[in-house]
Amino acid sequence: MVTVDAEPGPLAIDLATTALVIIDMQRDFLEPGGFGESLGNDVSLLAAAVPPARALLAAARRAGLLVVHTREGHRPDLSDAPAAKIARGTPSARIGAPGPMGRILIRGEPGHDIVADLAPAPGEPVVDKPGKGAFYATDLAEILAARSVATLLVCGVTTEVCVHTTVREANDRGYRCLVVSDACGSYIPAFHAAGLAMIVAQGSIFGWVSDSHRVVAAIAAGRTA
Ligand code: C5J
Repeated sequence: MVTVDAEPGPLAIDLATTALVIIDMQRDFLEPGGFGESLGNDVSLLAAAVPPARALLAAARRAGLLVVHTREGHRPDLSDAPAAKIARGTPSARIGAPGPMGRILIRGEPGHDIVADLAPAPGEPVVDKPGKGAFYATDLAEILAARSVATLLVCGVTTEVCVHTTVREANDRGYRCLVVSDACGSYIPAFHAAGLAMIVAQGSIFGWVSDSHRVVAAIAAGRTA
């Protein structure tokens, strides 16, 4: 067991039953010309989350944690994309429309890839999800159950959308979630802050929040203990 310094209070975790879940660190969200920009966002705001996520990923790999990567996206025929979701974008840059990184938010296109700095290593599960939450219409629950995972370290983009939805889903499924604040990012800084505050409010209603320095230190302590 290791204890992570966190808000609203310290969290004891067993590294043997802890997984790192990295949410949607895809070119479509972090780079110009993808889905994030098509919705009118300044995608450069997400870049700050990459180095902390990279440090967390390296620490998790060194400690032998299960690492799961997720990607939001849809089948090329859009059969898994609700019409209501597609209709919300700018018509010329909607899901499935051609863009500089290929068709927007479509599996197999360059924009759907995870950014190079956080590329999955061989053997690390990559969960392709059509929704905001990583449990909806995926086999994430089965992947975690196979390793008896009880605690999730969660980071990625965006804080208040796919990270938050996944943490809410996980919380309802009985996982303890620790969100790594600086390894998350949002196009709307106030929503990043509010999203993190909502997680720890009311006595950890959805989980705990810490930062990459404290979590990496705790993982390293557990690895050498
Ligand atoms: C969004 C996500 N923001 N990965 N997706 O549409 O948070």
